Amino acid sequence: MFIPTVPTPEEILDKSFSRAKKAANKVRTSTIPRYKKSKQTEEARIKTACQVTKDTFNNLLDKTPQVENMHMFYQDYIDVMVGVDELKKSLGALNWAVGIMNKLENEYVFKVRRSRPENAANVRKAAFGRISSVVRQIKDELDFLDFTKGKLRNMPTIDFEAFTLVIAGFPNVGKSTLLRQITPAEPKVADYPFTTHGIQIGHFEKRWKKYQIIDTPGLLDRPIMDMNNIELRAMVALEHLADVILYIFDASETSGYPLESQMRLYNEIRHVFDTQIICVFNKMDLVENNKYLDEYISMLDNPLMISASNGSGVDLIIKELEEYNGGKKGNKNEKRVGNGES
Ligand SMILES: Nc1nc2c(ncn2[C@@H]2O[C@H](COP(=O)(O)OP(=O)(O)OP(=O)(O)O)[C@@H](O)[C@H]2O)c(=O)[nH]1
Ligand SMILES: [Mg+2]
Repeated sequence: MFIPTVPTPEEILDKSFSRAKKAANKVRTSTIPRYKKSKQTEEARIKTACQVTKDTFNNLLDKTPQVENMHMFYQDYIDVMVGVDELKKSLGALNWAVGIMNKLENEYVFKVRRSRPENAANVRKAAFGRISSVVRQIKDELDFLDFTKGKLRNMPTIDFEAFTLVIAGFPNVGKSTLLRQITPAEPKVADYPFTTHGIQIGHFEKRWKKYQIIDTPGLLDRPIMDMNNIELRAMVALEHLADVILYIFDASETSGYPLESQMRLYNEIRHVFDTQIICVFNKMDLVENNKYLDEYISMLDNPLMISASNGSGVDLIIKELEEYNGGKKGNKNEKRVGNGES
């Protein structure tokens, strides 16, 4: 999301007052009669200071996208990142300041016009004092907008037209490795949990159809209430973007998470989201045939066996995706039903 550079109160005031000074100089060097000059000079200063301040706020307001007009994914993403209510409150404060600037301009222009020439400078000083105090009063809100700008700088750009697969699973199970195998995206891959903090996106085309693969931060099998912001971002992507969810099990358990927990999370996701799920067992290169794993495999209907790091089985995922996209696998969980536990 693009938010223009957010100035500090001091920067706003410096700019407004120095522009006001320039405007006053213009009047001072003009040809109007001398006795009128002091009042007109001060009037120009007041008007310009109010207008420049107002313009600064209006520019911020115009250029900040309206959250309520955005896709629900972005609304929830912004809510997780900074809080939609706080953002609206900050923009509301700018609107308030614009209104006050209008009032101050009218009030003090009127006062300076009615003042004696030798008093005009005092009226202008009083106006500047009021302007300063209004601008300083919304310091926290300006700070918050600046914080928002930083936080949303890397907000992902979503293609809402493409068929979208969201990869989900525990931390460290190989989600980002898989994204790298399927698309030219370069997400961070590392041997520790929660490597992926944000949402990574890759794209590819197959038979003239566009696909978008979204890699999410790892999830743990805990209630949404207990999730941290990193996990919540994954949930937001699942909720709003997934045409199909790809749930990765780490068959080797080298991620540090037992299959039992991974199955619990899978069942949780299956119940929470009304989206079809493709199940894959990853890191198959690390496991020998074993009964313990077979038990979990048999709980699912034809899960895919892959090794994301060497690419084996990845073609099966793409084939499966094409079938979902072509409508052959249309209905919710028609194929991949779990064992009904939980
Ligand atoms: N042997 C083997 N290692 C793998 C495989 N897939 C991923 N890994 C390794 O597992 C580790 C974690 O992989 P990532 O792709 O970062 O896992 P992730 O699920 O994206 O992790 P988070 O972003 O932290 O949730 C890395 O060291 C990978 O190289 C695989 O199929 N076989
Ligand atoms: Mg990752």
